[in-house]
Amino acid sequence: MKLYYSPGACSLSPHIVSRELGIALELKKVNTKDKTIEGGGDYSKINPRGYVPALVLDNGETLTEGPAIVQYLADQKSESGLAPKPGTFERYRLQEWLNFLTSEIHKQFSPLFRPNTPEDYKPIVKQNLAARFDWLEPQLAGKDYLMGRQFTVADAYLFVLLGWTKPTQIDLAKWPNLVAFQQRVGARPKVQEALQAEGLLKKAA
Ligand SMILES: N[C@@H](CCC(=O)N[C@@H](CS)C(=O)NCC(=O)O)C(=O)O
Repeated sequence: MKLYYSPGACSLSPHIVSRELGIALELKKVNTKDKTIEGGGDYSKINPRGYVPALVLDNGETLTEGPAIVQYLADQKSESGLAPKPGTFERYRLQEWLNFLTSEIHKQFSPLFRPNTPEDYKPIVKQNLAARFDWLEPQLAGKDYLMGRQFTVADAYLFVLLGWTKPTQIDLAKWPNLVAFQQRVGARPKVQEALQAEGLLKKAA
């Protein structure tokens, strides 16, 4: 399968998930500004909406939307526990998290990355994000991961989103459980591998 990605973007979430599952994906780097694919090709033909991630399956099907892609990947190796079994209540709990992350956190960040967002709107966006982080902080109290002790695909997603606080200058120190979560997930060997593969780790001096 091929994963179309852009370094550090939300596509890092399925990338991490694939490594956690031991599913080897061919990584195809996309320039989301001009919609070109590294090595040649027009990304608009893969995803006409122009955004990453997109997963192209071996049978030629293309799956888009991060929350759908990570569940598809996890279901290829259901014994991994990265997603609870379909049809169980716990699976809906996972979907509740994925939907929260995508609509209440991910998409709130998006204006901070758009060059045409008016400067005076950015503090409002940050206030809205802070309100969500205020709610999330106690949810992680006493837990390793969003669903408890088990790492799931939702954790990979949240980890990527928290990484965006740095370039957008949001100080996470106000939310110590989120900082601890970020460090815990960031220390996972497969997460380190994915960061390395996307060129996101500083080289040792
Ligand atoms: N609804 C999509 C949103 C994906 C998305 O926002 N992708 C961003 C990177 S995180 C992107 O490619 N933006 C470039 C663009 O929209 O042109 C999903 O959840 O997969």
